[in-house]
Amino acid sequence: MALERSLILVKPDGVERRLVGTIIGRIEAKGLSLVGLKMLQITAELSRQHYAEHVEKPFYPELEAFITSGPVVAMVVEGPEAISVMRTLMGKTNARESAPGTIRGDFGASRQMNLIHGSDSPESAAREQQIYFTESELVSAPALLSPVMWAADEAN
Ligand code: D4T
Repeated sequence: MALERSLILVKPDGVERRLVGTIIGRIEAKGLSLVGLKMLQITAELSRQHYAEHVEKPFYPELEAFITSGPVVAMVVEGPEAISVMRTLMGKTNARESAPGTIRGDFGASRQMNLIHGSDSPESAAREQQIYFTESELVSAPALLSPVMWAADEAN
């Protein structure tokens, strides 16, 4: 098991609905650490970079219109297996199908306006972190609480 970093966005619907604090609260309550945090407006160019794998898909124009429609909050969160832990915490892409208890399942009812983005693999996490953050904008969180949160071999 590995200590990982995942790139998370609270999407424009989450910001507009004043759910930023609630969503960050869930991430922190799970035990993940914030190591980077900023608010920004995604441009069309940034959207094409972020959603490079979707640019040619029929739903892309609407997706771009949505993701550029208002500010987002970008974060890098760290913890043991943070990438898959975040995907589980977020719930399925289509919020109507997301389980209760997940962020999308509790607060959303849309596939597009699904509140939150989280990296889906270590490769995506590395690529996406570089899109939103420089190395100097990410902190190294002190490991003070780690001994009471997980065993040493869970976060090598
Ligand atoms: P993101 O990347 O936003 O965390 O979403 P997922 O990783 O969970 O899902 P995805 O890459 O399949 O889709 C990216 C983004 O596009 C929206 N979307 C997706 C949409 O508007 N219409 C669609 O038909 C699909 C498949 C939702 C998330």
